[in-house]
Amino acid sequence: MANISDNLFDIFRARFAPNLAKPFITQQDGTVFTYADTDAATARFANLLVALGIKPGHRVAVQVEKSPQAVFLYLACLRAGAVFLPLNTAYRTDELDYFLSDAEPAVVIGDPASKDLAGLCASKGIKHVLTLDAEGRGTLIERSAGQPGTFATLACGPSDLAAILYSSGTTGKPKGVMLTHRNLSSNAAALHEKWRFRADDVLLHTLPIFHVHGLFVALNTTLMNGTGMIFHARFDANAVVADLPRATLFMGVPTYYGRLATHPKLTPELCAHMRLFISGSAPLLDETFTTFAARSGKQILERYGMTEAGMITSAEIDKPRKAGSVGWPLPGVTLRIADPDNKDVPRGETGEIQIKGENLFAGYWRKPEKTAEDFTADGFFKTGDLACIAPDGMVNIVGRAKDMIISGGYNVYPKEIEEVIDALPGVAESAVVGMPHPDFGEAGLAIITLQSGAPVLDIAAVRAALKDALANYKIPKMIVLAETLPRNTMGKVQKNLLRGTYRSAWDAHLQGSPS
Ligand code: MLC
Ligand code: AMP
Repeated sequence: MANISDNLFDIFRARFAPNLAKPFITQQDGTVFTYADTDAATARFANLLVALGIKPGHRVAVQVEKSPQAVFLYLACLRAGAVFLPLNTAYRTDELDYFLSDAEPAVVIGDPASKDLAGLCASKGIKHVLTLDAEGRGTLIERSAGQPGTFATLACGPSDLAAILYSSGTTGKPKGVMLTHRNLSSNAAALHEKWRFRADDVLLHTLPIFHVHGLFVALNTTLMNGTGMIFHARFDANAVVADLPRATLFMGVPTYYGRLATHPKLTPELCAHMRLFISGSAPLLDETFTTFAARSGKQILERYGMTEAGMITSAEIDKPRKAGSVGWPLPGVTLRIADPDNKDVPRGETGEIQIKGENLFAGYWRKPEKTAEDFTADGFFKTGDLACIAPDGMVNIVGRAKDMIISGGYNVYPKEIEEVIDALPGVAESAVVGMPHPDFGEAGLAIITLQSGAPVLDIAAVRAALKDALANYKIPKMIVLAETLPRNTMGKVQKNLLRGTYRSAWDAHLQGSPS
């Protein structure tokens, strides 16, 4: 290959340049953006960023609806050497306030309807605030329209930052996960090889593009392959079934597969030409895997990853698959299953997944002490996921050591919710636990105790306070009051006991209001 820099966009460009006329993004209404269009649009955005004074390493925070222009913005940041910082559109003002203070972006791009974001930026003295709406309109487009459609992509080294994605944790504030150009390119190349991308592949893209799955796994592998995507603004089972005949690849969280498996139009004939259905971000239940296979004639292929590492393992295309088996470490990833002393457990026993590799992040943004906590003395990253290894080397995820709920593919940290509840007047303490949910896999149940003598708490008011402070998917689906919380001898709340105690009430609640 010609002498290209480590800039991820240069690596993509080397792959797609021979076929600039090829469609990259095809929208549901038939609008097509070719690779030539992508090259020009990303150049205009990159020129605008440079004109605004963006220098390599500056953060560009983006909270916008999914659109082709949002994809171009990500690529423009790569081209300009800026650090792309995507934010979930569900984040509320308090959450955004923290991210903007912590990351200190030089430019913020938000939805024109988001008055909160504009106000927040003003209060923080962020000079450059642009807009982009779901239809691809806004000041970003207006102000870049006169910019040249060519741009010399900035050369960069492997350890230069490409993106920061925030990840909450079991303690403390969310941490900015710093990902380098090499982290992203090595991971995309590994997946591209593992999933044997072909020149005729078409990805049906329905995931959000502010998290690793829809952004890096889906987009970067497609760009590595220089092929096209059918681009849906959000997951909708009807729309997926309608467009499957034009696709060869689909990627989703288990909730997507659960919804598709019960769709009346899903048949083996409809899926006959599909090359791969790939699942990740959350545990895939055996029931979903089996029902989906029966209805579609295809076995879902699982892969496992996380924000800090991109993808870590994947099942093999030509080996048997089963639910919960996330396959083998990707090329370049070293994986071990360790005990609490960070020593390998005997083969077949359960322990924590610990990893090394080029995919591994460059640390938490301005939190070196937090970074150090998550690594072992011999340089392995501690994922907090529990697994065992089968005799054939396949990794089976069996649980999580971290107190985290995965709901519809989104991570929800109980601590974050408990802190909001505990701050409410009259509350003594609270515990949020993950309960089985037929659609989202898991969802939150909050149990609250009151200070002695405090008046009974209005559950609707608790819900309203939570909705005010937190993204909607984090809101517990059920909130109950209790006399006390069970504790072990160390004084730690026994969340397992709570799950058992409230199981029948939870099931009854779901019967009444499943969402
Ligand atoms: C929506 N709701 C959820 C939810 N999504 N509740 C719990 N968990 C979720 N994930 C709630 C809303 O709060 C709302 O409630 C109601 O459901 C309807 O909202 P909606 O937006 O209309 O729902 P829907 O469009 O059906 O969205 C569900 C979904 C979506 C599953 C399609 O959540 C989704 O696309 N999830 C994918 C997440 C993802 O990309 N994860 C990858 C992370 S990367 P109310 O009460 O407010 O009306 C990662 C690494 C890796 O983990 O390995 O990939
Ligand atoms: P995130 O922090 O959003 O990147 O989420 C990463 C977490 O999602 C991992 O640490 C796992 O707990 C979980 N996860 C990702 N893929 C899978 C999978 N295939 N099976 C089970 N859990 C998964």
